[in-house]
Amino acid sequence: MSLVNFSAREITCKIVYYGPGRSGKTTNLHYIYGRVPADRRGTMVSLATQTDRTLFFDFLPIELGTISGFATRFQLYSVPGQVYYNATRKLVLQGADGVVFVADSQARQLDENIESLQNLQANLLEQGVDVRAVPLVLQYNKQDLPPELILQQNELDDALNFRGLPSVPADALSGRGVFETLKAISALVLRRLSQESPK
Ligand SMILES: Nc1nc2c(ncn2[C@@H]2O[C@H](COP(=O)(O)OP(=O)(O)O)[C@@H](O)[C@H]2O)c(=O)[nH]1
Ligand SMILES: [Mg+2]
Repeated sequence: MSLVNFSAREITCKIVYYGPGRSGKTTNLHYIYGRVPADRRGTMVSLATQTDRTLFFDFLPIELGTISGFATRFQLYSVPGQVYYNATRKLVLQGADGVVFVADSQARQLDENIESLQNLQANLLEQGVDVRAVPLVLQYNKQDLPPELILQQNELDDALNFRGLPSVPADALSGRGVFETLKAISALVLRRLSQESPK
């Protein structure tokens, strides 16, 4: 749930990076952390297991500057993708203003992507939220892998993107597509906010 503080002229929005295990959600946040100037970001909190799996979630607060006179803050979260962490995923998802779905472009991961998208829909529904009402951007990550291993953007759109949502091919390790994704989701979230706010 976005927080708008009119007296301090601040807006705080929550963006959740969702997707199957090892699709590159944490890598997105690490890249953003490394590129946002230190005075515009807080500490990145990462709770991972020894094998580098996200155990609970990652959290990264950033400032995107002033929009319509309001200092705009985004709190970026990532969920653990592994199936058995669903309770944590639900918790992190609560009150999200926008969701980035990070898909793994590898052909052999297609079922995991579909399952995770369905899980997103089910978890939102349980919270009384229709997935179609939530600002959502799809990111097709790992596009750097050999072409014979991955699906192209149009193939992934056919398989995952029935609603014609914004989709961004990416390689979060090198950073390609990472800020494009963040810009796309923040634009959707801010547009939603301006539609909802009292005139
Ligand atoms: N080749 C390639 N590997 C990636 C990319 N993004 C992430 N990875 C690797 O995939 C693994 C899982 O990434 P991670 O960000 O921890 O996934 P998460 O479970 O979604 O948070 C790590 O070994 C990353 O280095 C990418 O764009 N291309
Ligand atoms: Mg992770």
